[in-house]
Amino acid sequence: MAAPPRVFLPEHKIQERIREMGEQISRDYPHGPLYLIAILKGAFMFVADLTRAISTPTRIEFIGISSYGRGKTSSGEVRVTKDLDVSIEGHDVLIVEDIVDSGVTLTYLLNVLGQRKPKSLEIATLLDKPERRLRPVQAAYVGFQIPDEFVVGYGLDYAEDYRNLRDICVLGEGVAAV
Ligand code: PRP
Ligand code: 7HP
Repeated sequence: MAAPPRVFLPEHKIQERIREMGEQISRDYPHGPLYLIAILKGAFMFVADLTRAISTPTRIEFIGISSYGRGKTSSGEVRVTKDLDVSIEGHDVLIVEDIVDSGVTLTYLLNVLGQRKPKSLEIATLLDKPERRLRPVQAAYVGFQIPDEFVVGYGLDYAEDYRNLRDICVLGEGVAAV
């Protein structure tokens, strides 16, 4: 593993923002169940904290989507690695994502889930990198807008490393872009 990452968003700021997001989502969805669909693997930590910040009854489901492989840029080829175990027809659904970058992943997923007739379908993302957008995706709930830096930690990886960091960090020098 290369040089230690530099802290970009410390744990306490992440947690404070998630509490705010949870309060807003609870106000917007006063009646449950609200289906939180977390995208594996990056969103596993965010969904764990977000669901505890929401007072409306939630159900947690996971879907596996991958488009980055081991690099820092999207391969552009999105694939489902694990589908939902339940029907979302007639339910309020919030896709829970760690980061929106090119928008390729969410454009694909909105299309896939939209065909399953949910009552409503929105996105909650912890991070948004609007500068890198290739597809016009708009999340209803955004934790932080960030510049075009490759970040890791709090679920986000670089080639599967760093997911367990409590803070969100920028990789140090010496990590070559792939
Ligand atoms: C990352 C991240 C998002 C997606 C965003 O997933 O977790 O799901 O990329 O990128 P996009 O907006 O450019 O499509 P990745 O494919 O790296 O899988 P992972 O969550 O398992 O790390
Ligand atoms: C995907 C991704 N994964 C980790 N860190 C980032 O900055 C990323 N952008 N898109």
